[in-house]
Amino acid sequence: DATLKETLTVQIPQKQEELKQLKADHGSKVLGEVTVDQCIGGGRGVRCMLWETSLLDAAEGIRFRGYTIPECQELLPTFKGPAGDGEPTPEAILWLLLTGEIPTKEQCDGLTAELFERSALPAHATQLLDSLPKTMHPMTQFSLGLQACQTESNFAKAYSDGVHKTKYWESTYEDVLDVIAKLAPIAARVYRNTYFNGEQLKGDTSLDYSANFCRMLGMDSPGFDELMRLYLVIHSDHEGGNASAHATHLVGSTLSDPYNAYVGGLNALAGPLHGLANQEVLGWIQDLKAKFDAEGREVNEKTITEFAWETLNAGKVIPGFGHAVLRKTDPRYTCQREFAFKHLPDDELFKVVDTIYKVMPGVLTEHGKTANPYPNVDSHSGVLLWHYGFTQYEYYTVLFGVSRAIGALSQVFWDRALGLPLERPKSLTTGFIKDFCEKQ
Ligand code: FAM
Repeated sequence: DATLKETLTVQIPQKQEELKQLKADHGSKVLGEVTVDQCIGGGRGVRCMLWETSLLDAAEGIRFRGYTIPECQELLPTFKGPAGDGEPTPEAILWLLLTGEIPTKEQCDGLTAELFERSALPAHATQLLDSLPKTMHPMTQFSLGLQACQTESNFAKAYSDGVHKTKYWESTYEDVLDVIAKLAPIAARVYRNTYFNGEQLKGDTSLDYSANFCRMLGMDSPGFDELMRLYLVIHSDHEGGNASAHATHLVGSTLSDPYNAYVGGLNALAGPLHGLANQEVLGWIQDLKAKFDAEGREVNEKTITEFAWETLNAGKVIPGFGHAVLRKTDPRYTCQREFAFKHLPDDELFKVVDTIYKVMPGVLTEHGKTANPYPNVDSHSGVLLWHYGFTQYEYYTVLFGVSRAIGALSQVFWDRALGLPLERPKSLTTGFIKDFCEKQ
């Protein structure tokens, strides 16, 4: 079987030709228009970015290289561990996102070994991580850890050595795999420093990327390994316009290397309207339980509805609900719900989440603002982690950050392989828009 690099080497000239042909045949066709509302409203729905690794449909949800989540679960290689033949591995989704092809089990195993070889952190990065205050948010620590590793960038070195632009992809490839490999030990170190007095644990490289990561975190159960595989796969990519992917793409477009580019992505992910929502959801549920436990009242449809209105009336959002593009229940939510039915059907918090799912669309519809009253990915992930005793929810977004690199950096690889330009959309002032519209 071909290795990942061999597969990509064959694909690059074909893809370059395809893009050249697309521009020649259709370069001046119109893909859409931009209204004043869209310009003021954060560019929702404006079609202005090339993104190969995944595509989002408002009703159906995400497809990774054309495959839905259930199709990926059926087709992608899994890790055959003690829990049986369960969820696909992140190595498999990385291969799929980079190449568009379903890898064999042997190809995935080769990629696992390659990632382990690339995972060492420079001493100055571990020293920096160990010196950070435990009170610093884990996402800030995570981002700083990756930033410190930028000294290892092959792309930055190749560029300063004067590499020809047709060869950018080679050092980008090295950086993309290196960053993904290093994120797991950086994330584990942040976790152990913040919650376990800096006591570090070794991984187990006889396992896959996920299980090795779990061992470094201090988690040692086949059930949690399976959850981590599901988690790292489904959070990997959500087309290009979401803030973390877009930030990575934007920073990378300046020929900033993949380390710097993904630090940009992580910092976008750290916002509560984006990746931090998974932490917020757990916080919201804990606040809700604390309130009703203290009052000696049951958590049920009625009390959850009351609590939701309190949140909305306080001018806050319900975390884990709504989406900028989706208009139905997120399939990333649905597959986590199925995981819960399979592995933890009687879990108390899962039942709370499921009751929230029953009432919240009605509450948000009555509230009347949200374009999409249904749950997104973040609404479910925390409760699954919590079930296995992984309860430090301020840390949850770091796991999202380990995963999102897989998609965002696969696209960065293609950005460089296809020679995509600096991103630079046009901005306008209010005055300009007013004058322009009044003249029409
Ligand atoms: N609770 C209360 N109000 C909400 C809401 C929610 N969950 N979702 C949207 N709205 C409000 C929104 O704040 C806006 O109000 P204003 O007109 O007062 O500004 C109005 O409804 C229209 O917003 P929209 O068009 O439906 O959504 P946007 O495209 O502007 O924003 C989200 C999308 C995701 C930022 C928004 O739905 C939200 O804040 N959700 C809660 C936070 C969350 O779960 N984020 C995670 C999203 C996720 F999938 C991810 O990135 N990981």
